[in-house]
Amino acid sequence: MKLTGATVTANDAGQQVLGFENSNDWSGISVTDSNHTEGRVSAQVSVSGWMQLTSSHLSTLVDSNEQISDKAAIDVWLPESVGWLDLRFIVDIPSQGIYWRELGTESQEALVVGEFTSVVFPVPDDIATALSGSYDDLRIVVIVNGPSMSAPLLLDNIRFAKEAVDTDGSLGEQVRFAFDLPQDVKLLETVVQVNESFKIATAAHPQNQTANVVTWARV
Ligand SMILES: [Ca+2]
Repeated sequence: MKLTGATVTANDAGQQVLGFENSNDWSGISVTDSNHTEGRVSAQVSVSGWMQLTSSHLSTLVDSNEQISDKAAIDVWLPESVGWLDLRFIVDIPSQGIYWRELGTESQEALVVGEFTSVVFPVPDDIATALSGSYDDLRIVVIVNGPSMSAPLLLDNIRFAKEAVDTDGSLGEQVRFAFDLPQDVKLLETVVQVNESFKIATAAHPQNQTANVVTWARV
């Protein structure tokens, strides 16, 4: 399972938390690492048994015309081969009636030693609805349960898949994908060949200096 297409870009404060940019935003984390997949740093976790990492409170992650869809992801760097490891992703939003809901558990088999691996968890409908609501008490809990290792395990870039809210049916059937363009090539200068007629339903949203995310609607 992969998380592709549009993902939530939280408000600045939320993005700092989801991106592990400041260890003060997480209980259980005290050191950051310059190795990262988002922002400037990742979080170091010196694993020794059951490690519970809890975020500070987050407010609503999506704009009013968007909603969280069916996947969440976190990037994990495993420093060495281990015989066992549990990685759990938990969502807690009391104001939305969501209490300590575990999205799933993954093992070391989902990880590649010595590089960041994106670990994807399914988001059930009721949690996606709650995450798309209005709140200021969201906490994300990541559990890393494993043996002591010779170097810290790293965490970075929690994100949620999102989709536009089709309030009037105008969006039609959505097909989402992302592609990279060289900085000197304009989107209007590109051609995407498909088997059916497509049009661009929304503008390109630069996510960084070299990538665009485009939503296409089948016509
Ligand atoms: Ca980061």
